Amino acid sequence: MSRILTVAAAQLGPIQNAEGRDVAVQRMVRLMERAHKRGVELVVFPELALTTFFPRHYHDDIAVADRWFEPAMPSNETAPLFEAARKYGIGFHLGYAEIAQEADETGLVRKRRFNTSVLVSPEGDILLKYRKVHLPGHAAFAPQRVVQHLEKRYFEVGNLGFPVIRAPMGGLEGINMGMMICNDRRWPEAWRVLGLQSVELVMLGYNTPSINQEAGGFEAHHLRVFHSHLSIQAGAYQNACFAVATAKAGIEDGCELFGHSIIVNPQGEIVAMASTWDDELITADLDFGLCTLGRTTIFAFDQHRRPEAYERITSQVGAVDPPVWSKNSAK
Ligand code: ING
Repeated sequence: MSRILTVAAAQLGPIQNAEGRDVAVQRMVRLMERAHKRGVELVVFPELALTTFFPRHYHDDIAVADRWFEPAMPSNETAPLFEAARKYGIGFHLGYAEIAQEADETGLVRKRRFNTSVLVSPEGDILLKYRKVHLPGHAAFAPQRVVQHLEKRYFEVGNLGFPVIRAPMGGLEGINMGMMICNDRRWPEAWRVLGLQSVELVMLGYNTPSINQEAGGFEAHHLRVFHSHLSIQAGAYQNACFAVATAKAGIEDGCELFGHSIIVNPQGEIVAMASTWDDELITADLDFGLCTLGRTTIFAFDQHRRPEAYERITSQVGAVDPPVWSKNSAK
């Protein structure tokens, strides 16, 4: 009996600095309505989908940036998404900036800020929450940069790990679903932690500039999309899972983000891709039986992985220099 889920990547075009959440939420509800007409059962929205990509703006007083965050989910502003989910019987993934009042590792309860995503059932239950682990960019104002990328200033490193949950979705009684966010897709460790929990569907949103804003060297423009797709296709193939990767795209306050949202199968093939850099819905039927081949042969982790050889992966943070060969090196 095949297990098939019809999904959509609901790509968003730009959200300008001055545009409120209501504009974004209305656009997302329209995409859910279109998804419903196509028989879609799960919609994946981008990272930080409710506002402009505000980490490009420096605020001396970090509290000034609180206006970009959600102190609750759902909230009055996001309630229409939950209502649409119930109305259309569609689950959804949403990326947003989260403010939480919770204890830190010292036990101190304080205001904490995360780059967060949630997976919501058609009934409005939050099935899974994830907080972005790999925060790119920098924490202090970087004068040499064309555009700032201050995720390390506005967010703490995610403290929920990379969780996977088996939950009902669409007509299926259980699917193993996990999430990551944007820069996480470039780190194979993130994919493998999900793969080691038998993930079948990875959902991720991203906001990625279309040109390199580091003054660190030349990078041909076409490589931006290539590297994004390469990371997602490799992650899906090497963990025998599906991936739905959804962009926020277009020109936000003069800064261009690329689109090219994709849906990828466990063979690493792109089965659907957005062709605009605006609001666009791409859909696919995911047959989770396609995960079986990889996880019972090439990537049968229990038969082939050798953790005793991987110690560096968790014991080291940065790379170290290798030993230097010399003629009289010990053989
Ligand atoms: N954005 C970018 C991303 O990882 C980036 C940052 C762009 C890093 C290009 C490296 C190269 O897609 C976010 N929001 O993580």
